[in-house]
Amino acid sequence: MAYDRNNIFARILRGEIPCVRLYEDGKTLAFMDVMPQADGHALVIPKEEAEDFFALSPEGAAALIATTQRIARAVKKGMNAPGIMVAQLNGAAAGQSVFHVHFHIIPRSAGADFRPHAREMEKPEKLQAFAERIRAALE
Ligand code: DGP
Repeated sequence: MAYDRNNIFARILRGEIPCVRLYEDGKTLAFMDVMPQADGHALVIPKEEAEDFFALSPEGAAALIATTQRIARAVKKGMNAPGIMVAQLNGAAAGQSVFHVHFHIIPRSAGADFRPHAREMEKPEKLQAFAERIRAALE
C-alpha cells in the first residue's frame, strides 16, 4: 500500500489538526490517543512517512522505539500504572486503522479490562489532565 499523505497522523504532524502533545524531537512525536483503551493511552509516531512497521527505515525504527520506551516510562510513572501494554498493529487485518506507523502505550491493571480499540472519544479536558501527569513524569 502506498503512503497516503492525508492520513490523520500526517495531518497532525503538519499541524493541520490538533492533538494533545506529550513530547516531540527531530524524528518522533508522542501524543494522547483520542479514543483511549485506558486512561493515559498514548501514541508515538515517527516523522518519517511510513504506513507500517515494514515501510520504516532502520533509523526511523530505532528513533521510534527509543521514544516509545521513554514515553512508556513516563506513562507508567505519571499514571501510577502497575503494567504497561505496548502494541503496534500492521494492516487492516491486524486492526490497523491509521496508516502511519505508530506504537500504542496503554496502562494496565490486573483484573481491569481495557476498552475496545478505537471506539469511544474521550473528553478533551480528561486527555489534557492525563497528559499533564505524563509530561510531569518525563525524564
Ligand atoms: P490503529 O488502529 O492501531 O491504527 O490505531 C489508531 C489509533 O489512533 C486509535 O487508537 C484511535 C487513534 N486516533 C484516531 N484518530 C485520531 C485522531 O485524530 N487523533 C488522535 N490523537 N488519535 C486518533
